[in-house]
Amino acid sequence: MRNKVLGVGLLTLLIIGLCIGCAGKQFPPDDNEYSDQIRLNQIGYYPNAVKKAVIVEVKGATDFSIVDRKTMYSVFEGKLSEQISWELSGEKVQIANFSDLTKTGKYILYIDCLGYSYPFEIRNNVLDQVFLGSVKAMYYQRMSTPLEEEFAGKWHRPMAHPDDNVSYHPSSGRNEGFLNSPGGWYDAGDYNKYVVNGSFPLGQFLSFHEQYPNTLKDNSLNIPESGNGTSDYLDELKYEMDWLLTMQDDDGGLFHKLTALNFQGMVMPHEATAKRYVVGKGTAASLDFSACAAKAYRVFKEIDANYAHKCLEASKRAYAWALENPDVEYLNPEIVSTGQYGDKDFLDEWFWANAELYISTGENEYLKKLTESDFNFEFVPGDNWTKFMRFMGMFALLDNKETLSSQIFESLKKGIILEADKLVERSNSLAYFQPLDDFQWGSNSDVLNAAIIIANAYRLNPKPDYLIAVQQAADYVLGANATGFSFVTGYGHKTPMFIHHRQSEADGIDEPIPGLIAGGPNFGKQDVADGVVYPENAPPMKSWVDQEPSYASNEICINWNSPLSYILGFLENESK
Ligand code: 9MR
Repeated sequence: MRNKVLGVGLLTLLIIGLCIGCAGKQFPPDDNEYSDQIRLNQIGYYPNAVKKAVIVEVKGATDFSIVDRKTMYSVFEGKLSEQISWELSGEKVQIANFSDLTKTGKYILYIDCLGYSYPFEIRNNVLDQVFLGSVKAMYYQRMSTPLEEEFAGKWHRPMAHPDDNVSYHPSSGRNEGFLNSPGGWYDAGDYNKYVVNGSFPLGQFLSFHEQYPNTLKDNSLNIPESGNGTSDYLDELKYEMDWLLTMQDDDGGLFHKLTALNFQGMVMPHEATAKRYVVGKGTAASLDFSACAAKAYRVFKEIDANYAHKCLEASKRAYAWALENPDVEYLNPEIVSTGQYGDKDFLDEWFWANAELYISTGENEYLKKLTESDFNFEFVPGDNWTKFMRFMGMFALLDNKETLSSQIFESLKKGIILEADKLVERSNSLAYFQPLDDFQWGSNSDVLNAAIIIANAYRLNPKPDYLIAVQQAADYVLGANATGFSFVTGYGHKTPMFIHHRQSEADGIDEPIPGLIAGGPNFGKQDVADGVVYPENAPPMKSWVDQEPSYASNEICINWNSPLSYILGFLENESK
């Protein structure tokens, strides 16, 4: 009897002891005071992900705690790394690694001399909302339609830019008549639309759908087409594709852009009433369109065969025009000062168009053309809308292995894997665990496009290192960076409030349109000439300001949201 009592007593003591052990130390409430010197993903981490916070410029700190926000008890205690110096950000940092914490919850990180970090979560599907937001952002970019309150909430706005009777600028090759070219997404903070930079991001969005077709269903985005029985994702993409189709001239060539002569003031869309023109016609626009439309054929085939065929026919006609007109470079006529999206090296555009047309038609002529020159696998920051389309062609080919000889498949696979290995190695050695050492206009999209290469390597060879590197790229844009901002408007605790985006500036609403990613650090700082003031002596990674006039660092753009969406959607599908 005595032994039994003793046994029960000991057991109770053990349980109490264990509970105290689990509960950790109790912390005071956070009072919404968070330290800017603790940089982490402000949305959060998947349970099994590598989880790192970067602690900048503290002296003598050795420990950190992760605190459960509900109980304010610590659930994890860790040691900070030694201090290291990062040249690209000009900082001395320590790393808090809490990868071993896998328990789902809402947390903050605590460091004695700094206090709390911004809050974050650990859970499955932790990026689901920001992924949805990144796609819904395209709805907010729609033109030629009112955005109704039912779908746009407080950001509803009247109809603008019908673009149904647009005059031709002589650079288009036409001198009379009008083009009916409604719809599409505003390119960026400006109200113009560009075929090169419509086809490229649409291609990226389509490519995600081809790889992960069941991610977004009908009724997932709350857009006007919700409830029509088709994936909202495809409904949104079709809005852009419909417009692109209107930009094809009768001879098959694509007009370059539909634009006012100059960028307009920071006014609402319906107040930006300057006359718009159909401007230019060229090889890059025609080939990018051709590639995108050939891809659209495959995606839309399942839901609307007629529409799909219309896309494929248009693609072939654009391609035929490019064969006849292989080097028509677009340059802004003197009178036009809006985005140029000019390019004179069309190799990448040919590659992408040949790849998509080959997969969609099975015709060997396209395959022959794309194997005529050596494959180039080098990722260079800043390339995006001029060169990244080459990779899009490669990913499409790799996804359609059965259409390729094993020799071509293996050489593409090897090239992508080697490039991904290089990018992973860079991510492991460069500041903030991301792959860039050069920060140009739209650098956030470079981080994400590099991550797309790594993601496609993961699809070929699911090595954990690839997934980790992709996650770290997402961590970077969502807060683990030298500015301490989550770069996606409305997602995270500290997000850009003053993006260079005309509606967000002019609508009188404090919060900008949500789900848009800012361009990010840009060491070129081209807008200094227009009075933008960056932090003094800012190193590359800090060359960013949350200021509305900063078109070179704080604008948003559809080809920056497309890799964002891709990476978030990829992680939602692949992170278990
Ligand atoms: O993304 C483009 C960047 O690579 C160029 O350096 C820059 C200057 O030509 O233009 C960027 O694109 C802008 C376009 O010309 C007009 N709409 C806004 C785009 C994003 O800033």
